[in-house]
Amino acid sequence: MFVDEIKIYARAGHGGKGCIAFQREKYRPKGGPSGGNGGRGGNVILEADHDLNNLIAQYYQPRLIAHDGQGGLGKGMDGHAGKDLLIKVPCGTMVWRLPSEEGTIVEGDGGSANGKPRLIASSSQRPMVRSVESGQAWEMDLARERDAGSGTEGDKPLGELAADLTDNGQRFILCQGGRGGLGNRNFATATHQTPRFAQPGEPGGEGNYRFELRTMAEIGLVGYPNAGKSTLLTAISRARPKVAPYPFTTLHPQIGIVEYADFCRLTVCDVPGLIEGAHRNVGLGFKFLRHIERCKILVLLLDMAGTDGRAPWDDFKSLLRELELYDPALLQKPRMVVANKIDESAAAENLKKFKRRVPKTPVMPISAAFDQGVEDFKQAIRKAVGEAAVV
Ligand SMILES: Nc1nc2c(ncn2[C@@H]2O[C@H](COP(=O)(O)OP(=O)(O)OP(=O)(O)O)[C@@H](O)[C@H]2O)c(=O)[nH]1
Ligand SMILES: [Mg+2]
Repeated sequence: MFVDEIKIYARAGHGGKGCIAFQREKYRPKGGPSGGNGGRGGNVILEADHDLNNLIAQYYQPRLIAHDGQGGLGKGMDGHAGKDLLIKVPCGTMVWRLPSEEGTIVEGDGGSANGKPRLIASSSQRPMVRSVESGQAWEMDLARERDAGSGTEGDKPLGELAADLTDNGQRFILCQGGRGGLGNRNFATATHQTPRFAQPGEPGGEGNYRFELRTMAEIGLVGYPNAGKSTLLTAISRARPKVAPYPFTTLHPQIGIVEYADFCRLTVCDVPGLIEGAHRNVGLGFKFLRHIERCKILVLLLDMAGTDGRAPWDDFKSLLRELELYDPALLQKPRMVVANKIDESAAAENLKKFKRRVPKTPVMPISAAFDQGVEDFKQAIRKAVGEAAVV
């Protein structure tokens, strides 16, 4: 199963509570307060990993909950910090923070209004303090990412962009663990030497998030079903996507790495077939186009043999239209038009017609299955990526 979008709930560990204790030794009957501090709660941390290619792990584990900190102990002993929860996600994962349900504030580390944890007397019941303050340190991490913008899907808000994990090993603290409460030994003063209170631990940050995978590849192959996208990917890389003479053979994105003699490498993404009406969810829809959003170059692959009575120039126009309907920014990317199946008898005639009907668009004829023009194609995408990097 391929999962490229998932909603999850995450909660960091709560801080351990501070301890109220007094030192008692044989010759020190009044040794003073000795309650240790609580340990901090574990963070929920995301790490990008280039060995993963989808979010299936989060599909099976949609609740990410880190360990709580241990409470403080007597004799001045501090509690252990809670263990961080490290979650690996594929490179290209975008994290969107969803608005909390029923208008409740779900994040915050439980401090009092002045930013300091509230003290609670030892004899009283200790409710967990839930703050509505949001000026916490971890939010600074979010703020950096937030500037990248926010997304919408139709009228439905998708939340705020919290992080975009693009590089292998890149980490992001999704939820910050709560601070541990201070033990009573911290509150002894000259005039108040037996404090019988300590701080409770602070609650860990929590929230609902949407993880969305937008594959990281330099080149995106777009085309009608059966145009030969997967055949082309097979011809230029070691990827082995399924190739078959029926539409929608490819159901989810496939990445291949093109290697050159001088050890240069390019990543190519083959996505499912796009057809007219994809924006109305015809075929596989067009949501999978999210995987080519980050590509530097788009390759529009046309079946120049016109299999099944299709006309390549109509295919070309409807591909452009569907791309525009998905996101007009896709049309701003540099693109190459490639005519596949040039080995077939009808292809030469169709290519002439195509050039007549779409005169301003340069088109590159290849045959992915019979290895004609494939080497030129490899060099052309390399050149195009180089030029796109300069711009
Ligand atoms: N004659 C000829 N047939 C080709 C060529 N390239 C691909 N084919 C055939 O076209 C059919 C479809 O190829 P695929 O690579 O699966 O096409 P696709 O674009 O990935 O199709 P979807 O995954 O369904 O979107 C297969 O039967 C291929 O053998 C070519 O250059 N020449
Ligand atoms: Mg395919």
